[in-house]
Amino acid sequence: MPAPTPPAPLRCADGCWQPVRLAPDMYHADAPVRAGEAACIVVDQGRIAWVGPQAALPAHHAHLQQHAGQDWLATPGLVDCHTHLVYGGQRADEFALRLAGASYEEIARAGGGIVATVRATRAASEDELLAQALPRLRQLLAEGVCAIEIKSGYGLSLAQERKQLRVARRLGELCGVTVRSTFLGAHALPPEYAGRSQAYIDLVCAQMLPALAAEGLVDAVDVFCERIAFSLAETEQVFCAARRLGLPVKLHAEQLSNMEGAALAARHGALSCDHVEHLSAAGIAAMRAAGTVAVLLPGAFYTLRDTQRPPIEALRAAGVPMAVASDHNPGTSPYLSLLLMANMACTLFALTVPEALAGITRHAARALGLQDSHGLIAAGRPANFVLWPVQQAAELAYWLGHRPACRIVRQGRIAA
Ligand code: DI6
Ligand code: FE
Repeated sequence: MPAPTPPAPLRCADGCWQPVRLAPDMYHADAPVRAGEAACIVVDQGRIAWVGPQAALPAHHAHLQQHAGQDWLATPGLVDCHTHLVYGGQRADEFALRLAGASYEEIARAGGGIVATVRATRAASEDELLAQALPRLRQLLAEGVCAIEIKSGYGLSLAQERKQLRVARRLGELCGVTVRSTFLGAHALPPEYAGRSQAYIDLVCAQMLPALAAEGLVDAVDVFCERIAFSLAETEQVFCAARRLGLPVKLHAEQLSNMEGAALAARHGALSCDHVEHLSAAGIAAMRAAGTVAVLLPGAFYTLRDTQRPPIEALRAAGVPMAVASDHNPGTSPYLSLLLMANMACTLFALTVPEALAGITRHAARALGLQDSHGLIAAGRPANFVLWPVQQAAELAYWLGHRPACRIVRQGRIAA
């Protein structure tokens, strides 16, 4: 298979972007901006240098190159904080099986599910995985994503997990986008370890994770804590291994049942607990105390025709930040639109539109530990922002199946 062609060099975004309208609650200005007032974003050497009303632009920026902002709405670059983007094959057959009445757990126990994708991922070369993942990433990027998390977890051996994580790194370099790679070696029990779960977790902790971390391939560590995956005790063992290496943890928590995984993760200072449909009051309290983000994944909820909604009102009342992500994966969330997820978070989970938009920007950045560089338009940060030809921010969660043609500045370059 030929190597993918590198993209053409992108134009530098340095200069004054004006006039733009700043989306409410999504920026920090250097001078006060009235609602709807014509604003300017200054980019210098790839970073945001100043944000404020066009009328107050400091003279020392005025000579810079001008970029037509067209009075479009400016938001920070979107952040997709939970994806399984790198994998081989697809699982449309399981979609049909579920429509015929089989459950996700039944399919997994019968040897399908995650393990089916493990077989296809192991059979693919690194370049083949890259070629399969690239169009998926480009689809997300075209909608304004400027930072994305990519998990491993379809290799389930040292060499195979390395292959997935290397593809994640290469995707970031190829596309000029911030990629955080998460090691999810404890995603499912590989077939060769059937009946030997503890032996596999020992391998994950003693060999796979330390080796991959030493190679600089791991930004965070995740576990699937569930009846069909790993127990609370096994999860804790992986968290302890992560802590020894100084790596932050996150958790696939309480998706299909309440395992009290969220409270455990919070005790380990987790960046996020994800899914959380069956989250308990104790889990919410622990997450609140630890500052852990709840990542809502409405795509998986929708695909599995789940009926147990995450406890949104209790999370809101506790002040736990809620992020929204695609969970893109071939089994439970084969979707490539973060705006669709924002829409679903509103319609299926009853988030308000501002909550959903914070969920795909500010809170998503925090779920990745990127809160100081992403998710907000503010001076000093790398220039990642999107200009949308819409009247109001609510339109971003309102339209469906129509992608507004936006202007995207990613890593200080004009990407679209
Ligand atoms: N929960 C999910 O939503 C994905 N992984 C997980 O632990 C699903 C992965 C798959 O079905 O392939
Ligand atoms: Fe997931």
